[in-house]
Amino acid sequence: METTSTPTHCPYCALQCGMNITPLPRGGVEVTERPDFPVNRGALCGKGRTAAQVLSPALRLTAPLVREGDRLVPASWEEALDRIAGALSAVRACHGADAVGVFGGGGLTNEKAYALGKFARVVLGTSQIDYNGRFCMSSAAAAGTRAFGLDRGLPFPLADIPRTGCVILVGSNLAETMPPSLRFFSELRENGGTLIVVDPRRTRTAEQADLHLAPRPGTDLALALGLLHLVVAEGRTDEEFIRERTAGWEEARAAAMAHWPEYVERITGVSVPELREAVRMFCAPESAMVLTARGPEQQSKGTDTVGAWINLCLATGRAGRPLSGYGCLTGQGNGQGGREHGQKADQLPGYRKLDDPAARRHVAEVWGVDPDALPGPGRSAYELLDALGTDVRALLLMGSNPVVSAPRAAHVEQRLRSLDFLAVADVVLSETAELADVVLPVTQWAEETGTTTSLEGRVLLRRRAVAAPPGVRSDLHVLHELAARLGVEKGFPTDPEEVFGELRRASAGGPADYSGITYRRLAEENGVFWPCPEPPAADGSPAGTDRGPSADGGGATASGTAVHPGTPRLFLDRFATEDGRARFVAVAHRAAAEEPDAEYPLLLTTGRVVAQYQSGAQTRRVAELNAAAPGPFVELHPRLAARLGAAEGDPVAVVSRRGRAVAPARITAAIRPDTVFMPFHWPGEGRANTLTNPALDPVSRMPEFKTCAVRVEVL
Ligand SMILES: Nc1nc2c(c(=O)[nH]1)N[C@H]1C(S)=C(S)[C@@H](COP(=O)(O)OP(=O)(O)OC[C@H]3O[C@@H](n4cnc5c(=O)[nH]c(N)nc54)[C@H](O)[C@@H]3O)O[C@H]1N2
Ligand SMILES: Nc1nc2c(c(=O)[nH]1)N[C@H]1C(S)=C(S)[C@@H](COP(=O)(O)OP(=O)(O)OC[C@H]3O[C@@H](n4cnc5c(=O)[nH]c(N)nc54)[C@H](O)[C@@H]3O)O[C@H]1N2
Ligand code: SF4
Ligand SMILES: [Mo]
Repeated sequence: METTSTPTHCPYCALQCGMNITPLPRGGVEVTERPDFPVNRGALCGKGRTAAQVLSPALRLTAPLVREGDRLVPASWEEALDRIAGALSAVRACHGADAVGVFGGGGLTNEKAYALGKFARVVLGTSQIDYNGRFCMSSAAAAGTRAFGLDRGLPFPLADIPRTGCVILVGSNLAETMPPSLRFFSELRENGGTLIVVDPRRTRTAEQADLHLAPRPGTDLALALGLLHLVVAEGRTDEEFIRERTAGWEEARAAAMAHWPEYVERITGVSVPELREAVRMFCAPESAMVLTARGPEQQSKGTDTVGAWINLCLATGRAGRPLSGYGCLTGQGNGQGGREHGQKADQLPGYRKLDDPAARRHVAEVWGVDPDALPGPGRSAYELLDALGTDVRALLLMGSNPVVSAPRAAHVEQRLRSLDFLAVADVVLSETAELADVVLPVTQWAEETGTTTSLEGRVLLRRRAVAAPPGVRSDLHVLHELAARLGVEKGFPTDPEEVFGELRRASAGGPADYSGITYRRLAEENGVFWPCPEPPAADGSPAGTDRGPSADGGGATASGTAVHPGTPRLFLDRFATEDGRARFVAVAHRAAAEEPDAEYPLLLTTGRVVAQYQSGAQTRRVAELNAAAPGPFVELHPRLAARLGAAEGDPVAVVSRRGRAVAPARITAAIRPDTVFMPFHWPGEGRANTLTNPALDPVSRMPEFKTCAVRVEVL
């Protein structure tokens, strides 16, 4: 089929780097530079450069598999789909609709995430749906919604970063997790701006910083409160901004004043002079930003922690103004869009709330169902996984590999094994797919069209560039076929543009309004920032209704009205709360769910390396990436290693209350002596998530991936 090159986007992280895909005459494809996409301007990391290798039939699933005893054997699509539909119906008949669960992923396109959420609510009638984004940016999303009335990861484009005065990067290692974005921060420093990095490790990102603060893991809340205390004490608040554009300052101020710098130094290990220097750097220029990533967010107090960093922005007038603000660096390819269109337990498309009667009416009308028939909010991701085999007896999983990536993974693995029935749709035989009763092989990014929403809130078009191998079908096809087998013949089209047309209508009027976005516009404009409502038609018909899935996009809608330009920058005039004011939150330091003691005297924190992606299901299959990052390791400070008697490369066991993981020691002065670090990309005996603590944040239900108590034993 296609022989020319097609502009598209990387399948992996939320930067969604632009790339060109060219099929080669003798088979296979080539990834080449696409300089016209402003976020990466042609640059790609090693994962993006090698992503197309996973398209090869040799590395992936090409036929459905069904379980025969303890083996998975190839089967026809008919048989595989019949088995799934039969099992889901049987479980539902026996145990009720909520006995069937659905687990999605932030890597799924908007169309897939939308269809999956609709499938759960309309076809299965279950409330038991959630997704891996809960493990990702849910704390920042909750805090952003609480403070600003709206959660969009970055309220400004990345291109604003070089022009601000100072950026505090809290718990982001973007030199490894989003390498092409590092350029924006180097340009910031070339322009005279400053960079502060907050990370318990001296990462490649921290090495770029003017100031590196290395707090004890799990103490970012205290750190932010200490900085706010100093801002007040040094008279650096912006009283006019606080008066005109915020609410709740008095309570938040009082809470911060209880966090004296010396007290904060004792909790965090960051010295008072360092705190003072950070405040000076943040407050001196006209504009500044705070960006958080998983470090401060993946904590059992992640929502309050992000809230405290937002307080710092609000108190200094560094929000809702040009070149200033708080942002969250969302992680997965469609981490942003994946949380907006209804695969989250409590949400409906357009970032609507499932428990809001008006939202239910709107979406039910688009779906052609009775609002009262829509189930209510379900459980969060870990709670859902924890309930498998008890009241949730069958699971349909699409786009996640929780055997490797969920907290307390040995327990989650055992819960998955205890299910009556597990169906997994994946591109490869992941560790979770290995446990399934039926595995469906699906098409990949370059073989299908769909939209993603990047960490900037920019909706992008990923285009089909190559033909899929025979035997694989799209996730949309899977949902269409299963719906039909479960008695719903209409409403699950397989054409992504048709699904997007319905998503536009379902999102119209919601916080994440996509109704003015068309595939045509996305192709022509290099993406469109939401919200992008469709202006009301001249004939008075409301936005987003019945003007077809691809209403004319090149400058005007079908009815002749001007198009909405999209919204690159949010909150400049008002915040998205009812009264337009941002909300301070009064928060106080609290301990992690698990603090070190005599038996488990160290802190474990976890994260990523540049050459592997997430559970590694895709990247562990690429030779070049495996050569760069062949397996797990345990980072130990030289003083700790000496005390333990561990030498570089020695196998060490890391033991927590959940279990034990073994990996070679990597000795480095870049980590605090009271902390050890493991990347989480591998299964088996080096699986970091065997150790992690599923203690949940009370608001976001985020597990505490970033800190738990461990001991280290040299083997
Ligand atoms: N190479 C690669 N890139 C990726 C991914 C990948 O798997 N591999 N995944 C993508 C996804 S989904 C995501 S969410 C992003 C994540 O991107 P990041 O958030 O940058 O990644 P992490 O390595 O999880 O965590 C960042 C840093 O937090 C630090 N940290 C640990 N504990 C704490 C703490 O208590 N406080 C603070 N302040 N910092 C702490 C760690 O030392 C680490 O350097 O990356 C995306 N990009
Ligand atoms: N200890 C620790 N654990 C963590 C984290 C941490 O920092 N520390 N980070 C957490 C975070 S931020 C995240 S985002 C999660 C991610 O962890 P996971 O949810 O496991 O994410 P992936 O490994 O990306 O899994 C995606 C799976 O879906 C498949 N897939 C890819 N595209 C498609 C598609 O279009 N359709 C279908 N059906 N399948 C597809 C892939 O092959 C892969 O098997 O891990 C979390 N776990
Ligand atoms: S930085 Fe992210 S989007 Fe860009 S090439 Fe690497 S993995 Fe892909
Ligand atoms: Mo993530």
